[in-house]
Amino acid sequence: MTKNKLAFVSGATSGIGEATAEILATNQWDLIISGRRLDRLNKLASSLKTKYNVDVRTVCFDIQQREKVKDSLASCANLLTKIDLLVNNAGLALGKSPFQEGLESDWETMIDTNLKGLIYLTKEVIPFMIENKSGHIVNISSTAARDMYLGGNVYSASKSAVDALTKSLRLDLLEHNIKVSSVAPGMVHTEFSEVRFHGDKAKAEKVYQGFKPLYAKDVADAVYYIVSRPSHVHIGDLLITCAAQANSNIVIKS
Ligand code: NDP
Ligand code: 8X3
Repeated sequence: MTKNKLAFVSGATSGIGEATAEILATNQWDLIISGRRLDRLNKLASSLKTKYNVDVRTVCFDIQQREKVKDSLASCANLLTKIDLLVNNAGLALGKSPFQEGLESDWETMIDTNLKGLIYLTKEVIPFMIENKSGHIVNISSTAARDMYLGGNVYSASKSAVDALTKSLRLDLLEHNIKVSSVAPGMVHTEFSEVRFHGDKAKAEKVYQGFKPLYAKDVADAVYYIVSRPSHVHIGDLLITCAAQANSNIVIKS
């Protein structure tokens, strides 16, 4: 039987989640990876197993659906008894209009995914960590939670709520020896903007033109740094931007 550590990474079909799964696998962590796109989950699982000889289980569900989250987690309950790490990464922005022009459906999806989905998943994983008297939860926040910017409104609010929950969980779970950390990235070149602009690739690409943004691997490296500290060390919060970005509003572009 493997003695590898085990991590659950949500939103592993793309971007930061995929890169986090990869760096964990590189370091001989076994994985449970989730997302809605089964083909991508299977492809990643197969590649990580082959390259790094680790165990990878896939669970395909929409994190907005409470019952689906519950059932999917129940389907791997045996595995979860060994869980060491939960990376709450699944999330998205939709739209960048001023609030008064925003779409209600976009708001609902952001809140249901970024906040409620994270709550649903965390609720299912925590009992196993409490039973083991150890564990680590890393929530992917955003600079959008630290400084507001035009059109950030509901996305910023959802990530600010993630920050509040991170701090709160840290208090509640302290007595169970469970670490709770947050990583707040600035602009990262992933599928994020394409999703945000409802599939408009040209508009998405413009976001990252004229400067060198972060890449998914940069954020994954930060996650790995946090989770690979000695057991007595806790990194509560890590803010990471590319060198050209000072905050949500200031980016030097050529
Ligand atoms: P991507 O769009 O590349 O990846 C998003 C991931 O989230 C995908 O794997 C997607 O999987 C998953 N996801 C989205 N909605 C759902 C859902 N309803 N159910 C299950 N999984 C879902 O973007 P990033 O990698 O950039 O984003 C990852 C996280 O990082 C997000 O929380 C984002 O807010 C945050 N972030 C991103 C920044 C950036 O500039 N890119 C900066 C700061 C934070 P699938 O579609 O298969 O379900
Ligand atoms: C993603 C970064 O600046 O697009 O969280 O909100 S930003």
